[in-house]
Amino acid sequence: MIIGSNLLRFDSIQSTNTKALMLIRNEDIPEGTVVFTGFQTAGRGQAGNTWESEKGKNLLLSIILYPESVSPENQFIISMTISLGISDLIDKYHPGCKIKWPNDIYLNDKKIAGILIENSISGSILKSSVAGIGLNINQVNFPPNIPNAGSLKQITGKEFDTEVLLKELLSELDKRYKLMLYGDRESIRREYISKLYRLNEWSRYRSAGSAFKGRITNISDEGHLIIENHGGKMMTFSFKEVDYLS
Ligand code: BT5
Repeated sequence: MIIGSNLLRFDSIQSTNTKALMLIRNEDIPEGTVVFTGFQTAGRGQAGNTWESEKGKNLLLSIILYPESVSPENQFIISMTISLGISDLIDKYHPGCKIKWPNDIYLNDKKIAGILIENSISGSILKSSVAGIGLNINQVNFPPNIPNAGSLKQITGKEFDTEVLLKELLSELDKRYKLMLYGDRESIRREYISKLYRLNEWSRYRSAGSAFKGRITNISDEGHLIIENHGGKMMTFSFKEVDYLS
């Protein structure tokens, strides 16, 4: 076992990602170490966003990885790997979860998990990667400013044992991570694409201030989203360059 070989628990912490980054900086911390907490006082999302989670109800964790065989240009494979590990777990309890590019996990059109990956690159080497995961399990009320949040309990009607789910999640992630290290990365890519939210569906998007209709067809090698417009033109978007409209 790589992921979960060392589990550090905290009752309450600022952010598991921040703690994991500090541990990498200050200590000789083994690969696969998991920083886990029941509550974050300053949970982080992408680009200054926050992650809100009621105490003790959900899974909040960060995994420390040293994926040196992944080159910085291919770093999106880590996002794909982690996204698939989470969706493997969710599918066991309620099949049909989707990955909203780049790495939100959706079930029944609700966001039930978010991922924050923070990589440290030195020259041409990916030195470390912190994969932060917030997975909503037993929380049923979310703040009004995040109306699209959902949880496993909200969707299945059942209460879950978070300890059991933590163990299962780490085991699914470990399997996927080993596949990424020693197996077929192309199969990870293909599976990730097959699980994309809105894959091949004509839907509305917005980029650079204009709305357009298109359908997601693929992901580029760098992890950019490829959308075909009505004229058959393939457009490539990097993170934050495109919004999904309803
Ligand atoms: C993410 O960012 O979705 C990445 C979230 C990663 C959180 C984990 S928790 C453990 C680890 N330690 C951390 O500090 N972070 C990681 P982003 O795509 O930017 O989405 C953030 C947005 O999701 C917010 O602006 C809200 O709109 C929404 N949101 C906040 N809390 C949510 C929740 N519990 N469930 C669903 N959506 C939420």
